[in-house]
Amino acid sequence: MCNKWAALAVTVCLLGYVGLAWSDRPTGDQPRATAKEIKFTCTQHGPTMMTLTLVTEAGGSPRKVVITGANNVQRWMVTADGMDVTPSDQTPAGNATLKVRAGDTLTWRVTAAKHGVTFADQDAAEAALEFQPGGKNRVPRPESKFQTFGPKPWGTDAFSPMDGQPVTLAVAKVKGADKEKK
Ligand SMILES: [Cu+2]
Repeated sequence: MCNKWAALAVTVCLLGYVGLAWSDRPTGDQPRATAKEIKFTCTQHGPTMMTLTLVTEAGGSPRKVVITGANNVQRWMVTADGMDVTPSDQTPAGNATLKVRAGDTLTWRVTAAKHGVTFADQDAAEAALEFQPGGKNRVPRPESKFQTFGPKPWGTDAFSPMDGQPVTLAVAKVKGADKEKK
């Protein structure tokens, strides 16, 4: 009888140990812990449409990424060095992500209709992005539709092109998270 209980106790211990080891295992190709996620949407059409999450990754040469609000009010049109990299499903349920690199310059602009850019969390955005001159004012967004979008909604008003000329909403450089760590 004693032996049975001892064997059971050993088995339980072993199972517990295996379980711990399993939960501690490296998470393979998950983004590194240093990667910052920056969620943004359109001040006019979000957050049910035109919502994207930037995932910053170190490595690769910096590119010019242009994020354009145009006639399609469901999605931002995105190019990287002129190549179309538009994420297809930009409704919140799609959890669309856009991979950007440290050193990339991101430009949000409007070429048609009326759009603005609103970040879900001002602190996260400013931590990961170095905003450059040339955009529109970013202010806290008190609209009720943004109250559940993020902890600190922050962004521009919505704008239409002026005399057919694109309007620049914001320009930001992706910080090099890994390089800046000392
Ligand atoms: Cu829009």
